[in-house]
Amino acid sequence: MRRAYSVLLHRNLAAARLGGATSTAVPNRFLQTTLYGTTAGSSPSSRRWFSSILAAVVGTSLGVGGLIAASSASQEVLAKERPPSDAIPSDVILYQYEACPFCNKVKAFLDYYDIPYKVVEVNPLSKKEIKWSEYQKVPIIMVDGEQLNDSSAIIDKLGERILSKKKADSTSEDDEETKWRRWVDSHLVHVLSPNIYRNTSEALESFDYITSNGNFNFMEKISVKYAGAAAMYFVSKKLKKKYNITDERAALYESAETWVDALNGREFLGGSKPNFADLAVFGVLRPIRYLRSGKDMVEHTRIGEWYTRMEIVVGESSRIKA
Ligand SMILES: N[C@@H](CCC(=O)N[C@@H](CS)C(=O)NCC(=O)O)C(=O)O
Repeated sequence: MRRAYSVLLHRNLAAARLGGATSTAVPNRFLQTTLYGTTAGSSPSSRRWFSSILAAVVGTSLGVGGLIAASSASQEVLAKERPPSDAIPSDVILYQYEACPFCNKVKAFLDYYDIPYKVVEVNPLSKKEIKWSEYQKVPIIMVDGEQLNDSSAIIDKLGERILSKKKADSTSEDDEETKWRRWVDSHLVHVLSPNIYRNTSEALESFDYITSNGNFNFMEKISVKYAGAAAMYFVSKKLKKKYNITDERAALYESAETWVDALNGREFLGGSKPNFADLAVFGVLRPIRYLRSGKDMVEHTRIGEWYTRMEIVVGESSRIKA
């Protein structure tokens, strides 16, 4: 049952596919594209239907005896948090590279809070889609005409807007949630690139995803796949040195275990519901989850159960067609 459940999740959630994790400029632009398939254009009602199906699957995986209790619990726990409709911005446009970990943090946030958003995929070589902006990194988000830059600032600003004032006020500089959000940016993202470009076959696997989903023209697709994989293979060796990583898989497993330890038996860091730190960890891991490195991580660490809960609770993407 457990296996069938994970196969179903794998198929239906169409989760992730790739990530890169540094802000090292030029070769890194190669890695800044694509990956996981979102279901652009799905309606809120189909999303609710989808969540109910998942809740039912969770219920059955817990056994018939616990079904009633489990299904009411799962409806309460394993569901998106929908803000009041008047708090939801009416027009959200995300400028992104599909595989960028910082962009994926923002998407996990938007998906979990069910905020519809359009995506403009930026060509990492020309960046012509963000020529109008002084700030030249992604993510950039336009919220009802207002430009917001930087993943954490975007999440803070949107969080203040959609959650009650009380929650926004209650965060302090050194609370647990803030501490782990910082850990994602200062540690976790740096472990990803050395893993997904670890050897030639993993680098090609990653670039296969990048080039099939990113914003590249035909010629760029071909050259970026091979040149990018080769470049990032060498860059990732440099990154290993820079961040003092000797064994990249060991570092990835250690990060996953560190995170599970932080959960300390709780379903989510936020308790019965994910908080912004859960969403940040999930966001940066989602693109690598079904690459070799992500599969190894789930196989060799205890992170799988939390990750699966996050997949369920975040549910389908709220991305809509641009
Ligand atoms: N602190 C920023 C970092 C953003 C960042 O470094 N983004 C990378 C993509 S992963 C980028 O745009 N790099 C510049 C480039 O590609 O030229 C955030 O959290 O949003």
